[in-house]
Amino acid sequence: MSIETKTTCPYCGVGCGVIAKVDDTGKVSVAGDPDHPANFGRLCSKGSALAETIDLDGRLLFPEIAGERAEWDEALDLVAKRFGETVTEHGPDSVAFYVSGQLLTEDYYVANKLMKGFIGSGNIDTNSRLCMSSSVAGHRRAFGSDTVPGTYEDLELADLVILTGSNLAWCHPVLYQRLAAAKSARPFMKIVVIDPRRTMTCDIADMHLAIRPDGDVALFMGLLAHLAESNALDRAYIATHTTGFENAVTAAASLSFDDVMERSGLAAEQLRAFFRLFETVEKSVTCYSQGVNQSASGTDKVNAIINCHLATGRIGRPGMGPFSLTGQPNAMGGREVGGLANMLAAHMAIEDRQDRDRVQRFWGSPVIAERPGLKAVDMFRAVAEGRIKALWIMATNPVVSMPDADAVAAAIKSCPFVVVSDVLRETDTTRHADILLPSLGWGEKDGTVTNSERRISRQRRFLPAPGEAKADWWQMAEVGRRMGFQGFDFRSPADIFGEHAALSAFENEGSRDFDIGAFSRIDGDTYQDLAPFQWPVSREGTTRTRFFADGDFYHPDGKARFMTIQAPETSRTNGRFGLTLNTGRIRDQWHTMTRTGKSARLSGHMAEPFAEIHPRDAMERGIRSAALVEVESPHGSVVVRALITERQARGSIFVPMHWNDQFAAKARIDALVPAVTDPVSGQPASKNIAITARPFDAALYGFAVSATKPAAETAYWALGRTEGGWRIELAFKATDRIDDWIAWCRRTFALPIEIEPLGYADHETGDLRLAFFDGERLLAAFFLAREPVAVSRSWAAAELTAVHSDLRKRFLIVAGRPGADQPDPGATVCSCFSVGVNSIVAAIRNGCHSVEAVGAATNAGTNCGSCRAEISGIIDGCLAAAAE
Ligand SMILES: Nc1nc2c(c(=O)[nH]1)N[C@H]1C(S)=C(S)[C@@H](COP(=O)(O)OP(=O)(O)OC[C@H]3O[C@@H](n4cnc5c(=O)[nH]c(N)nc54)[C@H](O)[C@@H]3O)O[C@H]1N2
Ligand SMILES: Nc1nc2c(c(=O)[nH]1)N[C@H]1C(S)=C(S)[C@@H](COP(=O)(O)OP(=O)(O)OC[C@H]3O[C@@H](n4cnc5c(=O)[nH]c(N)nc54)[C@H](O)[C@@H]3O)O[C@H]1N2
Ligand code: SF4
Ligand SMILES: [Mo]
Repeated sequence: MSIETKTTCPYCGVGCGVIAKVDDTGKVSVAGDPDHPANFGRLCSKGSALAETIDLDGRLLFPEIAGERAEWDEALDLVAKRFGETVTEHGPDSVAFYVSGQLLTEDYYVANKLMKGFIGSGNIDTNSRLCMSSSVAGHRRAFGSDTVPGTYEDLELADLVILTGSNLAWCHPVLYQRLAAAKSARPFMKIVVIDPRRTMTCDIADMHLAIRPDGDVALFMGLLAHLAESNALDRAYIATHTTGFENAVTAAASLSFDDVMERSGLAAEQLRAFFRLFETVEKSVTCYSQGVNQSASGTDKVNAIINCHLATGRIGRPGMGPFSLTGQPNAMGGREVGGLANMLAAHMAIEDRQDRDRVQRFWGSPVIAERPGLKAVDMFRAVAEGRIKALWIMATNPVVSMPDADAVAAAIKSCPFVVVSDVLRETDTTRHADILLPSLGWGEKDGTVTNSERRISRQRRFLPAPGEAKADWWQMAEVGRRMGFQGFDFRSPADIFGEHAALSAFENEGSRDFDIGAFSRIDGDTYQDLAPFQWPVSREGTTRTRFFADGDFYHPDGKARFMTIQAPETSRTNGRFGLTLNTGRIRDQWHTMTRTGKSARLSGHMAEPFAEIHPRDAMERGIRSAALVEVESPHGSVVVRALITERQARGSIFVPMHWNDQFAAKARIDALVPAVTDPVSGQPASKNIAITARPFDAALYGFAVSATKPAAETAYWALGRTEGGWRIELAFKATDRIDDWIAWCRRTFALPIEIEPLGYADHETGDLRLAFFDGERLLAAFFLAREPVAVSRSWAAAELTAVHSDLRKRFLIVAGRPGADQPDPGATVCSCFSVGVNSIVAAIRNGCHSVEAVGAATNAGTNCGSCRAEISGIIDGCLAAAAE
């Protein structure tokens, strides 16, 4: 017998429904929820691997004060005392909370209430500042509210879907699959991808515009001017429902076609084809994500896009509208509770006296923040300068994810009092905490999240609380109570949700978009059973699927505003010899890897930090394939593997944001990112950074697999999980001078002294291989060479779980190659069935020339489908090679 619980995926903003099953032995498995309207049963590779990431390895299970285990009472009293004293002595703005779009709405609500209504400061900001704040600012400028007008279904109903600054295939995979399915059902549907890189998302695109970094404002201004010239405007909509059109279109028209070409880096024919497509296809949706938001012109990019939709009246109707794709599972929920420093609860404005008064009356609070607090980048500056003296970080890892990350680490270190609530004991941020509070993680906690299409779903508990871990909302409420405040006597998440819903309806009467008044008096049972629903649902039961088809915007005059914008200058590269650094995500890792890094399957897809670089750029710099490269900015540097590829545009390299000090020697890419922000939203520009790149001077390269977690201290190392333990990539500098490699292995892989290795050394080539066996089990295998080690990683990793009864075969490991009976599967492409690239190539050579045929032969791509774009790319590559 197994128990099934319906819950929601804790990763991306698609917000897929998950059914978690716990069997008699306590084993957990997950499946997509066929009834959930976001995914209808689908899950991507990360969602499918959720059960592999919930073990208690590395979990923070007890509160700690200064590194020592403490009682909850003691820890909470201390937090309340220090925050209280700091406020008394230095005023409310001397303390701050830095929270996260991965909190549940209930956690977020309590944190915001405590800071803005009781401590009385606006100093609560969130990692959503790094993620969605340009979209929020763009929405508020245009609509007078932070409203996402459309729904996922619009992507399926559209005849033209534009994806700009979004790698949908990897970052919103289930939505991508819905789009891909819609396109195969309606082949006339057109998809345009606007991205400097040729990403996997381009697999379903009819047009890929490899835009110059930050060329988006110019591109969409060019589009607006074109729409005006070609009479494609909806004059009636503009006249009735908007203001500011003339100024906006005059500014757009002042940019000549040549300017647009220059600044977007696109050819005249490409521009014309794109403009004509938008002009002629009415049902069009423009989706955007971090390539738009994370920019010094991020808010202008958002408004340049919205301008084009307003000008054509293509908003809030089926298959039409601008669509901001939210990143985190609860980025939207955080916005609803006012978790950003410049917002107030329930979509009210902190700048508005009446709104402040209303929220204060509702809360019955002694004070209310009078002005916006510090936005993330300014907040950590204030910490560094000693203006903020007590900081509580919850569900985010800023030492990895904030720009100028080394300065952020130093700021946190220097802060007199730092509390970190996390699920893990060791992260780059927990290292610097004075107080660690253990939080409940996914599957252990209860609450709600809101996805990109305004759909609120329950995350439900199906696992017991481990150790003494407690919910984040409970931690905040306890501290509120201990600081002597009324209004924190919540007994359950349902209590909090009810209050949040009541506030959304309080003196609303249709004046605010966010209204879930229907749930104001929700009881525990109803909350437990709550089915996914889209807001708004007012107390009277009024709902709406889309916004703004008939105007009714939230500015006082009820009209939308066209924004008059200027296009920034752009260039192909940053500086004469320099390159532009672009950062972002890969398919199978989530942010700072604290959860996905636990799964061997997910870690097999891309197992090492890397820099994608165009072949010409690599050649000019003497960077060879699979060698290491050092990427540097005035702020810091990383050492990562070179991945030479024509998908990358010239002049720009791409490095993922995921790797950190727990997984690599030096790969925190945010150490290089300057703290440059969008002037309106305060969102950091994480995608267009001036850097240099050069070969890393390695004397020796190494690779190892080990049953225990290796503890390397070399110039370069990168760790990854495998089925039976760990894999590690290594490089040594000439100055490392290691004479006794056996002793080095014993230290690094924690090997018992009595175990003698099998070994092979070639003095000519410098190759060295050592394998350590304990009976029939391989404990560690180490490969060293002067060139990047050419051993099959997946084969070596598999040897950790194999039984090595045949003594002669053990020598195959030292030989560094699979036996004839064990073909090398190659790097993982399909995480669900662990199918490697070599197995897929073999199937293609055997005549499987479609993704379906490869799936039938190998299972690859037949579960979650996240790798189908990659399989299709491999097929194209093989067929092209065969044709040559
Ligand atoms: N696998 C995975 N999925 C995730 C996450 C994860 O960590 N891993 N995180 C989630 C979160 S929080 C977020 S915010 C989303 C982010 O989702 P996305 O925004 O789709 O992801 P990114 O890789 O950050 O960036 C998207 C693309 O923007 C492009 N880009 C860079 N500069 C420009 C530019 O100037 N103009 C244009 N048009 N494009 C540009 C980049 O090349 C990149 O391909 O993903 C969510 N989903
Ligand atoms: N260069 C560059 N930098 C970026 C980006 C980029 O594209 N490029 N993207 C930015 C974006 S969009 C985002 S969203 C951020 C993400 O960056 P972060 O928020 O820093 O990344 P996460 O790894 O998701 O951090 C979540 C932390 O919360 C912990 N945690 C997990 N569940 C819980 C819980 O239930 N309670 C508590 N208390 N803790 C929990 C995890 O262990 C982890 O330490 O990074 C930003 N930084
Ligand atoms: S697309 Fe994947 S990561 Fe995003 S919510 Fe769905 S299963 Fe989770
Ligand atoms: Mo994000």
